[in-house]
Amino acid sequence: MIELNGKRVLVVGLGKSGLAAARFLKERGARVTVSDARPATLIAELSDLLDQGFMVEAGSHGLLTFRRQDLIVVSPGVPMSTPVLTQVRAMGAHIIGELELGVEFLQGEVIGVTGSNGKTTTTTLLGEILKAAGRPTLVGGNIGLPVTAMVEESTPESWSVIEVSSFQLETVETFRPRIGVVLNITPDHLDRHGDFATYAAAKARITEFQTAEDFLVLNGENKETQMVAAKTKAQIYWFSARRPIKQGAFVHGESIFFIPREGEKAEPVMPVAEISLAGAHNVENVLAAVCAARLAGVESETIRAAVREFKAVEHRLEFVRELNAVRYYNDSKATNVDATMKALEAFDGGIHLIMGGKDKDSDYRVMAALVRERVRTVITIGSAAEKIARQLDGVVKIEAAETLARAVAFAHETAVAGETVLLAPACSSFDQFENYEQRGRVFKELVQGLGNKD
Ligand code: UMA
Repeated sequence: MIELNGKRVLVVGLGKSGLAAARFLKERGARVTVSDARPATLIAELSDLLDQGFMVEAGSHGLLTFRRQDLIVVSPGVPMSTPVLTQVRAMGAHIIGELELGVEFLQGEVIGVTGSNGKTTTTTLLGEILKAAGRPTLVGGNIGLPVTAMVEESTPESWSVIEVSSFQLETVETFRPRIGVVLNITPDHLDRHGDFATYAAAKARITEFQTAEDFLVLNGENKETQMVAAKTKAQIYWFSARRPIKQGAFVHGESIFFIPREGEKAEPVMPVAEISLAGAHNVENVLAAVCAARLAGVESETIRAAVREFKAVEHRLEFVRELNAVRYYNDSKATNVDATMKALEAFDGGIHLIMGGKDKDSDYRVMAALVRERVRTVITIGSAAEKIARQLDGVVKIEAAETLARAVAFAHETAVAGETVLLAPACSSFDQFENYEQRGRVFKELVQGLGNKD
């Protein structure tokens, strides 16, 4: 375990992770400096931090500040390619991420869930299943609760379900989940990782420190997870919504089954029809959760009851309202092209799709066939609007609304009975909103504020 008492530690980034890490470090006797690229006037917590005895650098990341440290803890949103980090790393600095710091101190068992899409749903569902089984359960990570903020509540009996992003996996050096889950790997965050291979390699790091005593749950229908299988020392369990597999969870006929070990009999878990989440992708998320929960020793009956009770997570294909026989859905968490395509697949057609935001070097052309088949209008918002319009030119009618308020108003005017208005942006939110949660909440407020058309 890292010794922190009396050590000089720098925390980079003062969002949720940085603030949690800074407090965590201070409580353990470290001499903490925090550094954020935002100007001091924009850091709401600044005076509190100074009062509590933190040293604060705001407005830039200075080499001198970074050189003087025994340990540097970076927030997930701070790329390792940031020049000052590259410089001090070359000088031998010890740099870890907030997740790595947290898991070093977290007690009990850890389940790590990663993937390009479905992480939040699967993590939340797994948490619910473990709670239903009477386990002392903690749920956190990329889902919104930094791991350093989970440590205090953890005990040797705890089960921590941690949603893990590629950003967090970039900076791990011991993270070893008892059960690792890779839901799928499809293009995302290419603006940060540079290319798909680098992004996929970051995801694969979830298994880097696993041993033969650990379990790795992988999607049998996703090509990239095969690459992760090739790298692991853990025991592999597959899941598939399409075909029976030898060890893991799958759909056969109308039901979900689990095979605990190759050669053993398939245990029935539950009918697929009992899943109340919309969309075929959610069957995959449930399969992953079933697999991980069985590996954690939860009985099938408990899993079945918890899955049956489980409704959509906020901002994940969340039903908002029906007005004039038009149904409105909030999928603000669809922050990449693949997630938006999965959302489109959940409806038969007649979709008015609100998309756009901050582009992540994505290729929207791959959506063309699906958009042509199911979407009536694409209503664009945010800075990616022009690129989306260019790449989907001629596929379907495109309306440039610029803002979410105008997009909702336009959709309300245009959609007719039986159709669906779907916010599934395929982009991050940071050009117009604080985060995807705020975008989703604003969407829901706008939708709730709509009046009857007649
Ligand atoms: N900053 C710098 N220097 C930089 C870049 C940023 O100082 O070079 C500062 C910013 O000014 C800001 C702070 O860093 O003050 C933001 O840090 P952060 O971006 O790491 O955000 P946090 O609030 O700490 O939230 C992070 C995750 N954010 C990202 O990975 C971008 C949250 O995931 C996560 O919920 C939270 O930690 C708790 O673990 C969000 C996310 O968008 C939901 N994740 C991506 C995704 O799901 O696709 C990976």
